[in-house]
Amino acid sequence: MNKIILALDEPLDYKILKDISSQVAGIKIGWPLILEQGLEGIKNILKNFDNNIIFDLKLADIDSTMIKITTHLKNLGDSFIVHAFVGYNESIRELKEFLDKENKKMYLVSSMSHKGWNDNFYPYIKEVIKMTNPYGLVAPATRPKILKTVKKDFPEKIIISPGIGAQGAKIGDALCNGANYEIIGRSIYNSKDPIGTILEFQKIQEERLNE
Ligand code: 3DU
Repeated sequence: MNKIILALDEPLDYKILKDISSQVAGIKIGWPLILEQGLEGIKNILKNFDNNIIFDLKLADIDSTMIKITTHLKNLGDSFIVHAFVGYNESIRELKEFLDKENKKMYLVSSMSHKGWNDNFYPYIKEVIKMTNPYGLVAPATRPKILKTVKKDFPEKIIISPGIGAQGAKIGDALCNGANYEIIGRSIYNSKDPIGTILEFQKIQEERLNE
């Protein structure tokens, strides 16, 4: 079973990364690694991965700025995570059109995993998601209630879910509540044996899904 997306927010040894690439369902790259490694460094890291490279820049801007940003990265990855709260017209709509043209996928953030996030404005986010029709959604493993709601509202969307391990949710929690993939960072890249940890997590995920 391959339901882990590695959130690589810190560099890992190249040899380990090469071995990891065949074990995970994808890799998520965000600001921490981009700022640390620069684009050339990111290119080198990504040589090990041939698909499902997700750029998590949590884009939240006007259309032309987000199109400029994704233009710099579109040859390096497959997907972009975008905040839904910025709204549709003159922002997400135009970015979506651009990414569609470029054959790139968009994930919209439906809710976040940290305590300070407020789901009172989910009804608004839900409308933006409906208008956008993105490839997938990001929904938190740490708050099962909203994850289940997102799954119920958008059963056909691919849901990727952070919050496992370091943020408190247990391995398999998100899968059991409707997510398609679990995004895991620190619990993997900070472990002494990242590959062993991935294999162990996959076993737990499988057991929990079969419970
Ligand atoms: O907590 P971890 O180290 O497993 O990493 C989780 C990753 O997912 C990290 O890159 C973070 O920026 C991202 N993320 C969240 O943690 C919470 C969200 O709501 C969305 C993304």
